[in-house]
Amino acid sequence: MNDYTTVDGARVGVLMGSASDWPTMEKASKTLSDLGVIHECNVISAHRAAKRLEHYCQHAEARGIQILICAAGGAAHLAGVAAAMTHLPILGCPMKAWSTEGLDSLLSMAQMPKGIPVGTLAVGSAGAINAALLAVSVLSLSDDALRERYLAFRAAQSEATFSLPGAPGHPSE
Ligand code: RP5
Repeated sequence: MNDYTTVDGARVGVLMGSASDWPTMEKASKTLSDLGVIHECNVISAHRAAKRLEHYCQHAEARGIQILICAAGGAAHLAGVAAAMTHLPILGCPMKAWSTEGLDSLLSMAQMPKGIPVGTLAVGSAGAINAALLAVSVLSLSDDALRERYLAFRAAQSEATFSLPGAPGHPSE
């Protein structure tokens, strides 16, 4: 039943419906790692492994997980089902699956009926990275060291925005 991978000290659980989601969700994992957030990643499909998902969601908080990032494509119900099974915040990442460029996934997550929220991000890599950053932002509210790292990331990103190497009047590096 609990055939999934746990990581000691993990505060964020990244779930995806299929290993085919990993090339995208790896970017969420890397973002969390870069900012020093211990996390764990698992493939737990809502429809192929419903009992496992239920077990994961019911035990996540007791293991120290504070936020779940759920990625799925197509009729992407993983985030919504997870949200039904735990009160932890759920960030939904719509995947580009096999049709409609991910619009089906986006609507599946964003159009949750009232009462069980899923915070839905953009389709694909941008959403995956932003889900990780949003998780960092929330965890930063009660973690001063993480807050400092997040602020440093934001500052570095702002600096980079103004750099245009090779363009007229800009330094080459
Ligand atoms: C969803 O269906 C997964 O999240 C994935 O995005 C999509 C396709 O899954 P596979 O058929 O590649 O396993 O369940």
